[in-house]
Amino acid sequence: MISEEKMQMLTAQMADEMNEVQLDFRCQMTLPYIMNAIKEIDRKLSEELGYEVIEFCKWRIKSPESIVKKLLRRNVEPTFENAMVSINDIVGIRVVTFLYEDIYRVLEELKKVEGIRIRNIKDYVKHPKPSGYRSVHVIMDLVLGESTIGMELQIRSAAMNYWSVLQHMIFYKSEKTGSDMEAIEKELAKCSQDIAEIDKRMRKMHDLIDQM
Ligand code: 0O2
Repeated sequence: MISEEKMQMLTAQMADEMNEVQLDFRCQMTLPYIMNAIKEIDRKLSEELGYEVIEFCKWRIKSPESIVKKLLRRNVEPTFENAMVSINDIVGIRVVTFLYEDIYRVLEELKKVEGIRIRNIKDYVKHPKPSGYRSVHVIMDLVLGESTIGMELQIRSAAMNYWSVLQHMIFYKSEKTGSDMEAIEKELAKCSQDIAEIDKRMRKMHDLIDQM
């Protein structure tokens, strides 16, 4: 267990290292490109399909404290250099679609965007995590001229997002243990299955109405 003082020191060091590489500035310069590309994908798919495809898209830079904690959880020395190697989501983008199949439509369009080099795709929609977490993670580099920036883009449906945000708030990263926590964990995983089922039912009704 690390003292609060040590944690503060490590966080301050991480913040300094992030300032040195001007991560914030580089994101401000490059991420509007991705946000525009996603807007364009939304416009194209919405026109083709006749309904609004993307509910929202946002990005964030992981806080120095969260980076330090993640590295410590993985038993890795908390330096920014190590973070760049072992953490994919220092820069994270989240795209939320209304309907779950549109996750894959967005993914296919994303592959066509100039400057995006996909390194890996982790499909936690087809293969959910034991927690019940569902999302497609696209681990990629954005190459714009001389500048390359690594990031993780998460694509999920609005229903998956609802579960994920709530589960993050009430359980994820909680250090509490015991049988009550195990019961909550099971119940959350069950909720995720129920929500996935509702996602499918809503989609079916959407298709039925569409064909009328
Ligand atoms: P925060 O606070 O959201 O930033 P990756 O290699 O990154 O594609 P992997 O190997 O599963 O995927 O990595 P990791 O670090 O476990 O998960 C990456 C991110 O996915 C997490 O970042 C979360 O945003 C999200 N995530 C993964 N598992 C869960 C889960 O069980 N519940 C929820 N709500 N989100 C999850 P951080 O840094 O852990 O958290």
